Amino acid sequence: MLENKIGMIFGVANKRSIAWACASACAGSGAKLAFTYQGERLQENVEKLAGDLEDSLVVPCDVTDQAAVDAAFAAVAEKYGRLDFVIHSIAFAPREALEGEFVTTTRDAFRTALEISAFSLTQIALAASPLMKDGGSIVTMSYYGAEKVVSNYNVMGVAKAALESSTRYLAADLGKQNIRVNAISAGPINTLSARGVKNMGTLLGYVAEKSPLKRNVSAAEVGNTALFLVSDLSSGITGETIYVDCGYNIMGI
Ligand code: 0WD
Repeated sequence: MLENKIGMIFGVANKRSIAWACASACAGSGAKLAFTYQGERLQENVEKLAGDLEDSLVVPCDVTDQAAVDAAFAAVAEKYGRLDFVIHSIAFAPREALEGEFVTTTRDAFRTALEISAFSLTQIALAASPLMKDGGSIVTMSYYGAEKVVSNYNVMGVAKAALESSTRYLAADLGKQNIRVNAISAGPINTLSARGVKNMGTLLGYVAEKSPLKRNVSAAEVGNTALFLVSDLSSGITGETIYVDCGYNIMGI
């Protein structure tokens, strides 16, 4: 499905990362992939995972460093000459902001969370679009806490609301270049980042009990939806937030 397509994946920390599930699905469908890693602590993990894929590229990229973002896209341009899709699967908020009351969020925590978790999508879309010469697809990861209050999710919920809104504005701007931008709102999954949210275990249990499918979603299921969104099968879809959450979001009382 993705033969001859080049993708760039942001946000692999380890094999449990949602970004890795997306990468596996896309590579399995024939895509060639470039991976970015955030810092030296993650370099070895990402190089090891990417090493099993044919013709991949691994480059450093902390999104708070514009020069690093530019260098990552320059490396992709040099190796492949173009880009067909991007998977943006990164988020960060200081741990102390992910517990207790939202009202105590500091200016610094707010700025950091919004910069890394929301602004980075716009930053990456701007850098990616010149390389998407035949159109393209950009996919980001959101969560239900964007629209409903989820205990302890706090400033990350506000960041995800900004991310989902950014998805719509970017879709409107980039549509004329045939670049589509969509978000996946994934149900909770036990990854490294998720463990930063207090009482994640309780949340997983609650969602499994209340969701129509009576279970939690897997990273592989999110990966398969990302594959659909970067493929031509979704050619008429842009600016959307698609829930991949075993139906949890539809439930009322
Ligand atoms: O329940 C979950 N796990 C859900 C996650 C439910 C719904 C959405 N999501 C979202 C997250 O908010 C995030 O946007 O999915 C995305 C991926 O999250 P993940 O796969 O759960 O978490 P993880 O494997 O930790 O990957 C996130 C990575 C970082 O990992 P760590 O754990 O080291 O913070 O985001 C990257 C980093 O690799 N990251 C950055 N990348 C570039 N520059 C930066 C940065 N400044 N900060 C974090």
